[in-house]
Amino acid sequence: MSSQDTAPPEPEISHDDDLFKPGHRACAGCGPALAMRYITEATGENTIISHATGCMEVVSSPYPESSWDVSWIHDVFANAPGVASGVEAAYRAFDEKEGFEEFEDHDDVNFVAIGGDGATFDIGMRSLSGMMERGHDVLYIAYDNEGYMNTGIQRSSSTPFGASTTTSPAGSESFGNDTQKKNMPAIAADHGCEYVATASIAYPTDFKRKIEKALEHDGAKYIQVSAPCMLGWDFDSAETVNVAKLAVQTGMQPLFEIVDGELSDVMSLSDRKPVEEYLETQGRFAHLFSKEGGDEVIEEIQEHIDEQAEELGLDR
Ligand SMILES: Cc1ncc(C[n+]2csc(CCOP(=O)(O)OP(=O)(O)O)c2C)c(N)n1
Ligand code: SF4
Repeated sequence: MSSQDTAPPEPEISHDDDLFKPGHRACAGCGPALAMRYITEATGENTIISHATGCMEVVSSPYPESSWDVSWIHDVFANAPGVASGVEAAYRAFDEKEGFEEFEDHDDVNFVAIGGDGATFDIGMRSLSGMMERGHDVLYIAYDNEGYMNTGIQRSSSTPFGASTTTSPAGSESFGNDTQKKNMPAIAADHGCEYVATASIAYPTDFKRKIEKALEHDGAKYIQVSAPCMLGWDFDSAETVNVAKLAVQTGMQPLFEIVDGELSDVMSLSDRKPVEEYLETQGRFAHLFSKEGGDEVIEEIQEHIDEQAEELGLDR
């Protein structure tokens, strides 16, 4: 018998049906790239995505190539929510006017805007605020890698306290970023967003369920998905899902839903792990374990997370 006869059959892997296709230029082990895949799996093909500049736009659309098999618009860094609002409003108008029969009915299309935390928490905030306040039928998804990664790992207002970045470097006088992460879900809920949720790429079923649930609401929706960046957070590319999971299990990244302004569901933690177990997995926190006084900063981080856990009723 020849070795050809005994060789195992080639696995049949096809990406023909993927709406976010492989072959993009993201780093190996990129958390946000996983998020893009889960988003398109949940929204399906009748989707129009308005996408802010950032890693996920840059790696997925080097002209003339594209990883996107849905309608997809690249916006400037600041205006993905504004463009999505315009597209959504146009489809509503097409429904009411004659002569636009070739367009899908408004209700059959999912309008989605995507941005990194820099685009969302900082530079696109005005545009997002307008979209939410006017109640456009758009799902905004922030992929949260806690920094401006595409331009060289600068801090954003989502960067956690104590993380070293190129604009908040740890050194002889500094323990890294000295502000707490901005509470964007609370800001979205205060705008009257009908559905607000946090998610994690380590819990894809939960993430996709939240996207599907959000799309059932006929107004503005906001989902923030925790998506570790192996390059900016400095961990081995095989560890992405483990790091994301630890963020949830330590309470650094609580998972919850806010429906019509009320906290409606929280993924409880019966045995919440100490934040140290999460911090020690990443180079951006390495100084907290090597520098004198680092243990006090870790204690401060733990206290903040404990307060947040108490507010959310996380420990059950
Ligand atoms: C008005 C404006 N300022 C700055 C830039 C440069 N810029 C492009 S992408 C980016 C960082 C994006 O950060 P984020 O939204 O968090 O996405 P990530 O790169 O982390 O995926 C910056 C600063 C720009 N394109 N436009
Ligand atoms: S720098 Fe980070 S977010 Fe950007 S492609 Fe690499 S892993 Fe992904």
